Amino acid sequence: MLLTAHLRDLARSVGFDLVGFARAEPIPPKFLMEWLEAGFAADMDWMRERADERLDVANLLPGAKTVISFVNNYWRDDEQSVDSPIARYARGRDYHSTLRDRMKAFRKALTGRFPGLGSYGSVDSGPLMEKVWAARAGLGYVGKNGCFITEPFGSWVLLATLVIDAEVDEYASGPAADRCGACRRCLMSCPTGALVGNGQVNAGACLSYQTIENREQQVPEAFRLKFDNLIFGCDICQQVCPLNRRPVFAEHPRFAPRAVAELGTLELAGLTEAQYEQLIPGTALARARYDGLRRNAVYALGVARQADSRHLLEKLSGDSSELVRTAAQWALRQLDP
Ligand code: B12
Ligand code: SF4
Ligand code: SF4
Repeated sequence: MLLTAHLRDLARSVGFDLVGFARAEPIPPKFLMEWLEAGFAADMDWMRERADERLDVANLLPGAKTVISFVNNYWRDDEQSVDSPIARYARGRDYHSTLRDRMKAFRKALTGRFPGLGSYGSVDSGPLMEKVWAARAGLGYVGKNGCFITEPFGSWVLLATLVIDAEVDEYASGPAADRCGACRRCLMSCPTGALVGNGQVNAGACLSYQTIENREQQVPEAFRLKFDNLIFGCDICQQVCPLNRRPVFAEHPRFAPRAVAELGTLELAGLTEAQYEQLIPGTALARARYDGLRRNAVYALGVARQADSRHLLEKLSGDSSELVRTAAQWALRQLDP
């Protein structure tokens, strides 16, 4: 049996802000199944494909006994990036590598002490329901905005999850109390109506999905029109949340905005391949790829109807990428309604 006091010290020493422990019991299927059946996963087929693993971590690690959930606060308000059209979580170094490195250090120390210990770890990409585990581990709860909300940092947090095949001496008793109450601010503020209540998000209607995951085709026009100084991810339903009113500055330099977060939509739409190679690898923005990022920035120029973007849009309407070309032709039409 592992001691949570020791594991907490270790988690803190490798850089995590919060850590909690949950029994590795199966997740009632209804949360995931209802969401999938409603079509809320849009084209994210990978959410469907490994549903059995998402619902039972014993399918990821035979003999799983405990799920350890880690939280990192990432909020910063650096002056040079304050107007960035990039969502906060993606302005610094790719959080996947930051949290993975921390979990790797945690695992290394743990297996050094308990050599036979089996474990499975993931940051975002593994078939795990990370918010459910963070809730079960007592670190907060899932708000109406679909985000995991903690007491000390609000929802400006990222999660990492580690399954182990040993028990710990103490488990959380369940999610923290729901603090949303009668508030509906996020639901009222979402520009696309993607929040359907009870913490469910219709991903197909969410600008985070449209700017990041839907990167190979044109975005439906109704959603494009909402790309208002927003080109990668969306923070609106977190920005308006009263539980995020007192954010805590994330000191660690890995969360500091990189040079790309100083650029506006005009500069991002006009990125050359060489600039892309210099600025984007090592950040989460790489997921949208060169043409996807430029397509998004071009939409945002169309929405802003800035006269000074005409020259660039004309140039991009002859771009070698069909994705960017078509987006630029649409954006030019917004300039001349
Ligand atoms: C798919 C996905 C998306 C999709 C769908 C969003 C969603 N809310 O499901 C899209 C692309 C839209 C998206 C967007 C974002 N994402 Co995302 N995403 C994921 C991913 C890969 C899976 C989430 C999932 O399983 N959804 C399916 C539904 C059915 O499950 P659920 O989200 O857990 O919600 C249900 C359960 O939690 C259940 N529930 C609630 N409480 C409890 C308690 C118990 C005990 C139980 C059993 C169940 C339960 O009720 C909820 C509704 O049914 C996770 C990483 C991961 N592997 O978990 C990251 C993750 C959720 N995303 C993250 C982030 C940062 C974002 C964005 C903020 C990025 C941005 N700025 O643009 C936005 C936020 C949009 C929003 N309002 O939710 C973070 C979460 C940060 C946080 N504080 O919540 C995660 C955890 C990645 C990480 N490792 O840090 N994301
Ligand atoms: S991230 Fe943006 S589009 Fe998605 S639910 Fe929140 S406010 Fe709506
Ligand atoms: S805005 Fe209001 S309803 Fe939405 S998550 Fe925050 S507290 Fe809950």
